Amino acid sequence: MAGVSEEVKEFMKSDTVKDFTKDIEQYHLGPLWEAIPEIMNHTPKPQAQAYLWSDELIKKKMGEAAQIFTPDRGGERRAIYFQNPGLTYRQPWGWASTTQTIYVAVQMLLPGEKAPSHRHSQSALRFISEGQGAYTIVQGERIFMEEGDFLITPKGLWHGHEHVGDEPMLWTDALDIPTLYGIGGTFFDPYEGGLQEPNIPDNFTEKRYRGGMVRPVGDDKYTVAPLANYKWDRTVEGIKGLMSFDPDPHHGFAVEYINPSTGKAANPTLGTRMQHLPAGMHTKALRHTHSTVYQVHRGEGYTVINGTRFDWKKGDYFVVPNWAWYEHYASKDSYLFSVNDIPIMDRFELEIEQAYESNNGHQEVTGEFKAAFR
Ligand code: GTQ
Ligand code: FE2
Repeated sequence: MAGVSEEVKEFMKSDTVKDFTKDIEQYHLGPLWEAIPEIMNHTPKPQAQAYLWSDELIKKKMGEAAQIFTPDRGGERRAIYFQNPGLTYRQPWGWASTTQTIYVAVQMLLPGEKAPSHRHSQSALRFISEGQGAYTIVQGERIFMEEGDFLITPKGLWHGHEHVGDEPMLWTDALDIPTLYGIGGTFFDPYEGGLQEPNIPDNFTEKRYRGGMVRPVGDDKYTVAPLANYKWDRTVEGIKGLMSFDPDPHHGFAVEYINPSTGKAANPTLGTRMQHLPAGMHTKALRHTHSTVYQVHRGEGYTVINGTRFDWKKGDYFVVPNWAWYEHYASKDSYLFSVNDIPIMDRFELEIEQAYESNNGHQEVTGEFKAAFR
């Protein structure tokens, strides 16, 4: 309450004001004078916290889930999602997402298993962590998935999964579930008859886009990305090209997955990147309005988030909340996959970024995060 006299401050704490504030509550009326500091903070004050889930924890709990149920006998998918401890039981809708706008899960499909087709208004994307031999079938196209591939499942399209290979498959799902829940935009339909049958050639869109930066004539008309699977070796080629030059001081060697028809994010509601940090690279600290969920695809290192050091290695997932200072250090050659909500921030014209100026761009480390099961 800048510019307000002591006398007025005292009055706002008086019984007269307190009693009135209490009185209006019973009529579902809210006192803005109480709410302003929380809801109109000077700079973003995310409820989501910085957090890390270890590979060991995820593997252990996935193994247990596999003993308990299969995706075709209940629950649609064997997916375990990351509940941000800052959001647990606090969001008005009673569940916790990973950041305020992003839902991230790990999904496991075992050889012989099927996950039935369905469609929904949420846009989904997947990043394949381990294995091969399963396909996702999106609107009749079977798309075979391998480690390192990035896939999109645009909103409204029928999709299901089946494993016809012989090793367990694990992948990351990221969806705009919290945003759509929050704005009241959720639609969901199950597919009659389980898993949809193929009706176009396998890997159709991937074949049509084998050229990379050349696209089939006529594809400028698409609004939904006409490419379903962004193969790992092509992503790595993009990164190798960047490595002929100096790395970006904040991001290392980083690329983003785009819709080849529009040049915008592959998924219209969530942005996605792959970044390579060679062993020894230490990026400079940055903060921005968007939040990010990282998956360590390969390597080992740490990220300092608002002064706390989060050690990571292959298979870990961690959250950098909105407006938090963060910098990465790689002790081994590392690849980080990440999901962000830049497209949402952009739509509100709120994508704002600041570089950490003091101490040559590096924060002071004041604490260490202890992950469960490590
Ligand atoms: O695989 O279709 O983690 O619909 C959440 C919702 C996965 C999926 C999730 C979904 C899916
Ligand atoms: Fe789905």
